[in-house]
Amino acid sequence: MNDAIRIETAPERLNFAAHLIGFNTARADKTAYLDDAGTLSYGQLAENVRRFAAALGQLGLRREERVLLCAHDTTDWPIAFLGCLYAGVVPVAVNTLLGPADYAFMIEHARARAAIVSHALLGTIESAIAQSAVRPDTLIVSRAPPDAALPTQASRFEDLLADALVTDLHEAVATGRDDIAFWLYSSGSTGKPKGTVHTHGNLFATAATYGANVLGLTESDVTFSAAKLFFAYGLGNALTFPLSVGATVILMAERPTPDAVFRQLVERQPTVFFGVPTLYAGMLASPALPPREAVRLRRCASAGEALPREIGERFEAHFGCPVLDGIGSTEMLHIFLSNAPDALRYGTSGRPVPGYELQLLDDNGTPVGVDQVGDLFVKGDSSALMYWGNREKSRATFLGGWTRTGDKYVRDAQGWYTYAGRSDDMLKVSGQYVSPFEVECCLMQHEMVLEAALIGITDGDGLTKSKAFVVLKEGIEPSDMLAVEIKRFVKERLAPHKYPRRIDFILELPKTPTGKIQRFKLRDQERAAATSA
Ligand code: 3UK
Repeated sequence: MNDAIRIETAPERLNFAAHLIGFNTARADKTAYLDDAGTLSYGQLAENVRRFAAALGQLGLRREERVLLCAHDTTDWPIAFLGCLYAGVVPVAVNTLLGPADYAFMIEHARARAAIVSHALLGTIESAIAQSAVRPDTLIVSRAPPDAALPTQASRFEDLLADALVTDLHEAVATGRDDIAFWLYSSGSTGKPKGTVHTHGNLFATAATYGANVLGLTESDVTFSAAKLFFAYGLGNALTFPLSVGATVILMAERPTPDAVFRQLVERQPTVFFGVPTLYAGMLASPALPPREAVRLRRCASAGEALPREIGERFEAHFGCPVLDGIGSTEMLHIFLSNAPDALRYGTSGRPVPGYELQLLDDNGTPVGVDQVGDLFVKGDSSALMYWGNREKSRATFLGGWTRTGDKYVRDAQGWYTYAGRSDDMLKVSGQYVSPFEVECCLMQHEMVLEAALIGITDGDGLTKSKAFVVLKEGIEPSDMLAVEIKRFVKERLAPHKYPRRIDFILELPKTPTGKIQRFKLRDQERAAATSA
C-alpha cells in the first residue's frame, strides 16, 4: 500500500442511499443485482428504493424509528435496506438463522415498529412477536408465494412497491453523515446481543478505505459474497463496495456450501469473491472443486477468523487468484487491517488499511514493542457510535476515538500483523461468534446434563471448532447416542453454528476454589493430547 493514497471523507450532508443512487444515475440499464429469481438494474433499484421509502411513510413510519430486517439474500434486501435509509428509517439487519427468543429480544430492544421478513421466516418472527412486549404494527413479507395466506397486519413486499405513491417522497430525507443509519447486533461473551449503531458516514468510510484502496473494485467487476448481507462483512461486499463503483452483485439465498458456491462461480462467473476461512477449506477439500479455467476470479477476500497460511496458498495455487485475509468487526463495520493485492503475506492479517490507525497495548495501556503480543485497538471513521442502551459495554469498547477489538496481535519489524487469539473467551467458528457461556447454559438445560464447558479446538486445517466437556447427572451413562442427542438439543435452541462439533463426557470439570470453570485447563489438556497423538 503506497503513501500517495487518497481517502475521500464523507460530506457533512449525506444520505448514503441517495448518494449511491445519485452516483449510479448514468447506469440505469446496467445490472446492479442478480438473484436466484432474476435481475435488477440500477434504474430499477433506484425506482424501487424510492417506492419503498414512500411506502414506509404511507405505513406511518417516521424518521429514526427502527424496523427489523430479517430476510434472505434476494434483491428485496438492498431495496429494503436502502429504502429505509432513504426515508431516514433505521433498519436493524439481523441474522436469519436465529430463534424466536433472540428475535423477541431484538424487537423489544430496538422497539421495532415494523418487520421486513422473508416468507420462509414469517412463522419464526410471528412467534417472536407473540412473546415480545413490543408489537410491531406492520409486517412486510418478502417473496411470499402468490397463494400464501398472510396475517392481517402483513403486506406483500411487491404490493407495497406497486402501490407506493412516489410523489410522497421524491427526495431522500436530508440526513447528515453522523445521523444514525442502521444497526447490527453483535454477540458478546455474556449477556444479550449488543445493538451496534452505525451512521451514514460509516458506510461511506468503509467504501473510501478498504473498498477503494484494498479491494480496488471497478465497474466491470461482478462480486459474489458467501457472507450474507446481514453480516457487516456481507453488507460491505454485496452492497456498499460494489454499488459505490457501479459494479454488478450476485446474491444467493441458500446456505453457502462449497457446492452452492461452485455453482455460482461457474455459472455466473463473478470476478471477486468473499468467503470465510472454513468455506475456503471446505472448497479445497471438495472433490467438486472446479478447475481454474472454469471460473473468472481475479481477487478473493477472507475474513471472520484468521485464514491459515496453507489454505490461502493452496487456493491461490489452484485458482491463480490471491485471497486477501483481513480483519474487520461489527463495531468497525468492515475491514481495517488487511493484506492487499500488492502486499500479501499468507498467515498474517497484513498491514493497517490506509485511513485506520492501530495500536497494540499491554495491560497497562503502554504500547508493546516489535514481536510482542498486545491488545489491538483501532481508530477510524467507520466505528460505531455505541451499543444502543448499554452504557457499560459501550464505555468498555469505544474509548474516545479508539475501539477495543478484543483481539491479541503481534507486529513485526516490517509492520505485518499476525493474529494471536482473542482476549476474551469468545470463539470464532466459521467466521461467526460463539459465546462459550451461552452454549454452556444451553447444554445445562438438557435434563441429563449436570455441567458443561465449551472450548475451541484446532482442526487439521488450522481452523477453530468447538468442543464441549459434559458432566452427566448421577446415574446417567455416557454414550455416542447421547452425544448426538445433546448436539441436536443445542441445534434446536441456538443458531446452527453454535452447537458443539465434538462432545466429551467427563466426571468433573476443573474449577477454581471459588467455583469458576477453568477452561484454560481443558484447552491445555486438549493441546497435550493433540501433540502426543
Ligand atoms: C475476528 C478475525 C482473525 C476477530 C467482520 C469483516 O468478523 C467480522 O465481524 P464480527 O463482529 O467479529 C469480529 C471479530 O472476528 N476476526 C474477524 N476477521 C478476522 N480474526 N483474522 C481475521 N481476518 O476476533 C474480530 O474481533 O463478527 C469481518 C468485515 C466485517 C466484519 N464485521
